[in-house]
Amino acid sequence: MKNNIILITGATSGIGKATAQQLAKDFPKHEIWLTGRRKERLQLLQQEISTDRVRTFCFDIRNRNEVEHFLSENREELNRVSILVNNAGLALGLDSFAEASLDDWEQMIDTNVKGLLYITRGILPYMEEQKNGHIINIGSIAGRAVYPKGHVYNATKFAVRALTEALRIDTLGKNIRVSSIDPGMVETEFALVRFKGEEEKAKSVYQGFNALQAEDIAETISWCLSRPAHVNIQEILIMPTDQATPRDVFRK
Ligand code: NDP
Ligand code: 8X3
Repeated sequence: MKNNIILITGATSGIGKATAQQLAKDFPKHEIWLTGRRKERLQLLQQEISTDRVRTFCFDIRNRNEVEHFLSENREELNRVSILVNNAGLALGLDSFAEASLDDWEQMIDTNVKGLLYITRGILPYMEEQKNGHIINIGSIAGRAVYPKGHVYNATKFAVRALTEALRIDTLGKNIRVSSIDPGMVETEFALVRFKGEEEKAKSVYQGFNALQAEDIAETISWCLSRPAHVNIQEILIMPTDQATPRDVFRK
């Protein structure tokens, strides 16, 4: 039996999708398991990469029953998951604390924090049993510095940072690597989701400067994974050259 499954959450778009494409190339002997809510996109990506090596699982990571169903349906194989990329996540809204929507807040907390917990709690016991695993959490510059109207999105990414550190401590001695990749602005569907489909607003986020691309993050993830087994890249803060902090962006 080989420990050769890579599980990537939120692979229908952006960083998750680019990571699936990159890791499929760089880890040709691994199976790739992809999750997300948009079934058609998962199927298209599966066809694009390989119908033999890729499996797709359509569920909402916020829904504990759906996550548990995924885990129990595949329990015979979960001991083969050696790499988990906790990527699924989103920001919703950019409104002042007093005006923001409670629904947006709940969705961010349920996805970015609770969803990550449901999946990690489901997979980690198998990794511990195997004494083998690498968990990559996608954090953010937003988990290191708060910006105006970022409040709850910032809080969720600060939480991801705390959970990454906690995981590293609690898995010590079990041969499990835990890494956090914390990007600045990456040009994905992130802004479109944040602004609920308002295309002009979303475009303006990435206008006038060279934002990071999803492929930049995917390559970084692949590099972390391919370090020798005794090396754990604990965290990487990766920013566009034209972005110094969440608030300082040089636009032409
Ligand atoms: P995208 O919107 O392009 O991709 C987000 C992915 O998350 C999609 O595949 C989406 O799939 C999935 N997702 C969202 N909600 C759920 C859910 N409830 N259940 C299952 N899957 C879900 O954004 P990015 O690629 O930019 O974001 C990926 C990660 O990177 C996020 O954690 C984000 O916070 C982080 N990040 C992004 C930055 C950026 O500037 N873009 C910078 C720093 C960090 P589907 O909708 O099909 O369910
Ligand atoms: C996404 C980066 O700066 O838009 O995590 O919050 S930012």
